[in-house]
Amino acid sequence: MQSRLNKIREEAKAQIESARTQTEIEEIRVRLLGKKGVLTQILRGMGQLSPEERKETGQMTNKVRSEIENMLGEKFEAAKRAAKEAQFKIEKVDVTEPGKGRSLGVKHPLTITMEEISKVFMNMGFSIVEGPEVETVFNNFDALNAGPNHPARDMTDTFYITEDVLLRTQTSPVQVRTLMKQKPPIKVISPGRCFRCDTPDATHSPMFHQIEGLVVDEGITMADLKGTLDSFAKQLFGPETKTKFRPHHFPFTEPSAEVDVSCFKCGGKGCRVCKGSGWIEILGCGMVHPNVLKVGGLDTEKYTGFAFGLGVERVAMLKYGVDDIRLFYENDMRFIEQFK
Ligand code: 2NM
Repeated sequence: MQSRLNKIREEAKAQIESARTQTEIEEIRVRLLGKKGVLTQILRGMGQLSPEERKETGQMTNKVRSEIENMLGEKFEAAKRAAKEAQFKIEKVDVTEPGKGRSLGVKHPLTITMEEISKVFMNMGFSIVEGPEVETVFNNFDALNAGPNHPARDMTDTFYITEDVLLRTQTSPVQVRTLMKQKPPIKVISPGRCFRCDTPDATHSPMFHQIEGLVVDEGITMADLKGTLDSFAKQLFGPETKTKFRPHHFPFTEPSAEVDVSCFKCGGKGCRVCKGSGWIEILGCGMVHPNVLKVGGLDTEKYTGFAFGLGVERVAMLKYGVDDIRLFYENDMRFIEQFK
């Protein structure tokens, strides 16, 4: 019996040693110590033995049983540790590793410029209005006193979608919409995208941005126009800035003017930015033509107004010293990040 038990123990030892996983060890345990296991068989068969033999066999069997249990237990714990270590290797997280930096986005220089200009006008009591980029020919030309033969209507200057629908060439159709649905006093600016059929070069882009303004009420005069735009120029380019109003022509205003500001770089002495003249052309403006006011159903004897428009790209190029308009649309982060 002793040698049989020794053999069982040695075989168990070999099996347990070669086992690798917790599952394998559990299988061995069931096979050796379970209800159908050899040791259980031996204990069950003890009924036929004499009391002395039974005692001796029982003690020897239980001793082998507990030896096997110990071996199983140790091996099980070792396998458990090994499994855990393997798991840790796969899921390794180095909590001391420095975090990966996430760079924040930056505002586009055109957005910065547009917000800066809008803020100046909002502080003077203007509201912001927006409208569609796809417009009617009526809102973009007819309502703005650009007659049927006006050169701006030309197919070669304007992106037509149908005979009556186009991509707006300026944001003034937004002012037209405002005139048609709002009663004076009106005091609005309309920032937004515009489209013209231009071949791109350093100063032209078929898509660009404008901010236009419209003020309509009883008793609005050219003095209001000059005061507002002079104040705007001083807030945008500095308090030393001077303005100069030169006669011009637009179909939607009469009289019309272009506004130059004294060069913010050289103060008027003449430099590269102002091309030696000391002045920089910055916007167009005028007293709203009665034909435009009539589109809004207004009594032109009672109401007058002024309007203006400026190119956002032009202002941004001057302010930041950008010499090619196309840089704004390339989305090269090395360019865009410089204006933080
Ligand atoms: C400009 C220059 C002068 C203008 C006129 C209007 C409207 F709708 F009220 F008639 N909006 N914007 C205007 C006037 C725009 O851009 C250079």
